[in-house]
Amino acid sequence: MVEKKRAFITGATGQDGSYLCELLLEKGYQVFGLQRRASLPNTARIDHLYEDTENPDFVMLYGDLADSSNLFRIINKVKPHEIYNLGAQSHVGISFDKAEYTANIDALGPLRLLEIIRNVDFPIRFYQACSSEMFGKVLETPQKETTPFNPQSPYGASKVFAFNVTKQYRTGYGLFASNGILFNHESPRRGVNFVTRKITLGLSRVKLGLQPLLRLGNLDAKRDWGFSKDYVEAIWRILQHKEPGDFVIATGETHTVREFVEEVAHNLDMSLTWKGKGMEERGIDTKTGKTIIEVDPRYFRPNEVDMLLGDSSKARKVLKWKPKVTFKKLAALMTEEDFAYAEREAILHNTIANQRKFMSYGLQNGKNSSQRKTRRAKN
Ligand code: NAP
Ligand code: G4F
Repeated sequence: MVEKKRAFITGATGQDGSYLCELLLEKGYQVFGLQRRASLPNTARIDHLYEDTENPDFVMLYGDLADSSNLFRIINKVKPHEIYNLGAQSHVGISFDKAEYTANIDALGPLRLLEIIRNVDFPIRFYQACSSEMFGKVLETPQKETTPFNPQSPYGASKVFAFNVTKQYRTGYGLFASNGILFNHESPRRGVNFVTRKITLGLSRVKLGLQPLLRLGNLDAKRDWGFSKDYVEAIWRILQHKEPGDFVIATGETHTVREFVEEVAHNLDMSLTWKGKGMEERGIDTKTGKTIIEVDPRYFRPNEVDMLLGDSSKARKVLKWKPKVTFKKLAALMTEEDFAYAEREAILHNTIANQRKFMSYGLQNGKNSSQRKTRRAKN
């Protein structure tokens, strides 16, 4: 019998990790995912992979990128053919508040893994999740593999460290260690405090009357937004290539945050106009005359990355990869899922409101609800 390929994925509970688990299971791998201990469940994105059947090819193991001995024990036991290091404190804004922690996980985490790979006596292919945030205040447009880095956050700086050590372990020790320089990629599984998901869920809630408005930061920031599922296909291809290297993965289109808001409003059949400038700018729903978008200084960052636009020609040529989902399609699919999610929230909200009304009616009449039902039945 042919031995199954074994993959170890850090960040398996995250957006990309969950899609990568699905992809590798479809491809016949045995998948081992790293899971952090949390006080509440953090496996919502992957629960479906073991809910239906006990899947012997999918195993989650407790651990943390801050804990070398734990990582060593897992790697030595699992003996993976491939390691995908997707685990990270991945929020750029939060990295300004949690700078040291971000560096520990995002910069030293990959170094810990590389040190283990260098010291075990079986070959492992290593993928490091790097980021277009490394280009920061861009020194060239579009950004490609040869564009110099100019990071603007503790997150960006940590990813530059990760990029450099991955490259050094490749050239210095001959490891099969590759960097993916991925531009922003989103999905319905995106964390709710990243701007795209905040907009798709927020505007859906506004539309259904669950919240009055949405507060955002810099509306002028431009990003090259793709679809996470397309990008994990690229990640897998990077490790299947005959030689290791560094690859930019991007759509080659850039849009402002404001344009993303407009696209989502359009999908929700809300007619939106902008009034005012800078911090005073507001998005108005022209049908109701109500303000539905406000600019809030809390969401601005000490340093901003104004514009990102990737050139993924190398990946398209060498890996035969190209994105399938466009900006419009991405906004549409995320809006559709979040509107459905908000509708479920609205049903729950109404049920609770009705229950409260029902209970307060009972209390006002000095009866509990079961007594009131009895009285009504008698009437
Ligand atoms: P994500 O949804 O935030 O997932 C991050 C994952 O890392 C989660 O599974 C998280 O666990 C885990 N993690 C956090 N701290 C950890 C620690 N100390 N030890 C072990 N695991 C830890 O991020 P994503 O969007 O899937 O991104 C995946 C990777 O690609 C990240 O490295 C990110 O920096 C990088 N990247 C993302 C993009 C993008 O646009 N999405 C672009 C470029 C690069 P919990 O579930 O327990 O929190
Ligand atoms: O959605 P974001 O938080 O993503 P950001 O900072 O570009 O980082 C993401 O992409 C990187 C790749 O380039 C990844 F490496 C990283 O892990 C992460 O996945 O913000 C996008 C833009 C920023 O310019 C931000 O200032 O949107 C702007 N923005 C405006 N209002 C906002 C908001 N961002 C957030 N999170 N929340 C807002 O209310």
